[in-house]
Amino acid sequence: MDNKVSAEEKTFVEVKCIEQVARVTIRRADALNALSIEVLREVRDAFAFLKTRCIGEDAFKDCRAVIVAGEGEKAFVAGADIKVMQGASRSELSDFIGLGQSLMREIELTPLPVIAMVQGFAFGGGLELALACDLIVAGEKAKFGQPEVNLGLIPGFGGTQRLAARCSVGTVKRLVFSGETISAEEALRLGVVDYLFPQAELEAKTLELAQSFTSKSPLAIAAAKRAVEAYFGPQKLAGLTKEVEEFIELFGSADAQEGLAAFIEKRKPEFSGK
Ligand code: CO8
Repeated sequence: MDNKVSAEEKTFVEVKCIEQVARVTIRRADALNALSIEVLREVRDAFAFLKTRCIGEDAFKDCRAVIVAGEGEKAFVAGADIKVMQGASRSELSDFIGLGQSLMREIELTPLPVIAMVQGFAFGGGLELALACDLIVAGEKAKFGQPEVNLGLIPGFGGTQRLAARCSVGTVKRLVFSGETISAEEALRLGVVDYLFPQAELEAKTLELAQSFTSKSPLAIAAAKRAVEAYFGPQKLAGLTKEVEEFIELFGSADAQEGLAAFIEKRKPEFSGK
């Protein structure tokens, strides 16, 4: 089958569906695909569009699996846009975090198997975007981390909860307390990612994986997705709410303002604990 479906042309996000596999590409390579408000909105629109392909008479006809990727080899997504955060008021920040959280939830509830294809950096909100997908595929040069602590912050798009759903609690604390960068191999060992492919084969192997789902019953995959999601239950939703509350509280601290300013000014932050 060779159906091609494109959502209306977008500035930062491209959606293409070929042979029942949709590819959602974030195109903001000059900022390492950082998640600005516009990018978040456009990825949300992309998933809303894909959801429409799962209902009605033509349900699942032209789309049965999704790959999410970043433009270029340098980054999947290097996080939420720090420049947007730096100048934001508390209410703007709340809107930003709300938008990101709702997008991640939207992906999680999409009735299609969603694969994050990671090459280069998947940091902060970028790792959180990957974690909201069903499966994470990494190229061998991929790098992962939750570096928010270096900004005086914590993950805010669900990382504390979705990492905990995949890895040991010790791994979550290791990554979130240290902000360290881990290799793709280490990420595989820790359960952060599901597949590791040689860089040169990443595209082909990811496509092969996505295509392997297109011959299965889409109803069965959607049902399995809902059932697995139910395993985490209301506890995850409560955890996501707690994460947002803690993030917004921290955002008001002098440490967070120092961390954000230091990133913009390309210097080391000095945290006072205030
Ligand atoms: N936000 C905005 N711009 C970014 C980001 C980002 N997250 N990451 C990179 N960029 C920009 C850089 O500022 C730079 O722009 P310019 O050319 O205008 O200076 C451009 O992308 C290229 O980046 P670098 O020059 O820094 O490239 P390097 O190869 O030297 O370094 C790194 C690559 C190591 C990835 C580095 O860019 C980096 O450390 N980036 C920030 C990583 C980070 O801290 N991510 C976490 C952000 S916080 C977050 O995601 C929280 C999620 C929840 C948010 C809730 C919202 C309220």
